[in-house]
Amino acid sequence: MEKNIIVIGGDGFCGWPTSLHLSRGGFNVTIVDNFSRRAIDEELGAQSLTPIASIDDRIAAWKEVSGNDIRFEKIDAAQEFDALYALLEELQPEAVVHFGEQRAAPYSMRGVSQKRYTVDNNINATHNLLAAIAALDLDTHVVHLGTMGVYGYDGDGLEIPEGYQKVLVPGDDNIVYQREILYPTNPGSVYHMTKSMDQLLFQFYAKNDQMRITDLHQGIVWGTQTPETKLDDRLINRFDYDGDYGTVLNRFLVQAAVGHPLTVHGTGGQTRAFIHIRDTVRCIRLAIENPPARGDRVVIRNQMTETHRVRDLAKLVSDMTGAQLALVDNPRNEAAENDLRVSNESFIALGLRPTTLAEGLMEETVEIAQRFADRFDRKTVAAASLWTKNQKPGVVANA
Ligand code: NAD
Ligand code: USQ
Repeated sequence: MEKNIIVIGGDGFCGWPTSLHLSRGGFNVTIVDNFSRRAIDEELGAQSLTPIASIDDRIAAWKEVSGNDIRFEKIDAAQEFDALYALLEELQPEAVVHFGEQRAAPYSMRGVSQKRYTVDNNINATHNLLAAIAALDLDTHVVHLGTMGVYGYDGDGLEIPEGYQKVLVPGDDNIVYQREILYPTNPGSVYHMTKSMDQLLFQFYAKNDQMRITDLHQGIVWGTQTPETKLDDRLINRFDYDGDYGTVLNRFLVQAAVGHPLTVHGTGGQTRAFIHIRDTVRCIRLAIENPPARGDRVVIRNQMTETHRVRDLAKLVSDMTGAQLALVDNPRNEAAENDLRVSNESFIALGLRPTTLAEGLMEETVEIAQRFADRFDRKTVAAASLWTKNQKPGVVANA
């Protein structure tokens, strides 16, 4: 019998291709989403560069090309506990993949209402899921999308382990004790802070209810398409490039395609971790297939494949396309320069073969950024959400 999987946030950028990948892999997929991401696009006057179909059209197209059914339930995981509980009770899923959170750091810093929304939405969605599984006493494996940003980005290059840090503590009896602790969190936005808080919820439910939980500390996802979303235009994945939701490399690629200068924040000395969307969906499947046992501590895996400095990425895109660089005032409160070394041993050991920037960049530029360049809206490019009151927006003059 096919195993049931619920994908919360399955209409989003990572959730949609993951749902297709799992459906193709033989799982019986139910998507839960409240369309908050589509609603925020309207609030911001922004839209995906790629024209995304409605969920009904997406699911119908998938049935046509694969023969597989995907079920959809419109539920707000943060607000509609009873509906979420009833669905879990009905399906008794093997796993729930939890993407259903507000995921943009700039949006979470935009103003007081977005800060409050991000905390309410993210913490409640995660806690509702855990509380419902515990109340139903299900053996469901929770696979959560966390972020590399919980570790913080002011490191000096000491390798970041996968979630847990060995520490030596001098006792007052002159004995040095060894402990392994959850890596101390150092979030850089209200959004990243909610992911730090999620970690404590997981730690508690794994200990108290022997819940099986995997937390994936994912880097910045780039790229758009996966083998499944390429099968039909109605399956195309979303591509965000606006000042709040557009992530750095995807922004640079579309900016280059339309002749907009590449918006490098500050000196561009920020080093970040990256992963292609194709590898995201593979990692999630690997995580589902390699669950912790009941009673284990939370399994934390670093879901990233490469690290890059922002100005090096800008140079790479500029060398490939001839685009100009613009050093803009950094609207964020973050270290101007940092080094980053990250362990990703656990996914490599499970068989992940990373898609490198060198392989995927040109394909992405031609198949997505250039193909849909006429949908680009310059008005949405400026990064206008400020971390503190005395900062200036990252605006490019005359762009
Ligand atoms: P997204 O905004 O495109 O998708 C999230 C989906 O969840 C949306 O469809 C939204 O409508 C839905 N959602 C939000 N709150 C919900 C709620 N209360 N109930 C039901 N549905 C809800 O984001 P994404 O880029 O796909 O990110 C998915 C997850 O992966 C997020 O948790 C994010 O923190 C994490 N992540 C993303 C990236 C990245 O670069 N995109 C990197 C690291 C981690
Ligand atoms: N940046 C620029 N120019 C731009 C946009 C961003 O220089 O036009 C810089 C930012 O200042 C920052 C870096 O690029 O230093 C990364 O910014 P980003 O918007 O690409 O990524 P971030 O805000 O960190 O968030 C994204 C996802 C989030 C996920 C996170 C993973 O939106 O959901 O959790 O990546 S990580 O960064 O590893 O924490």
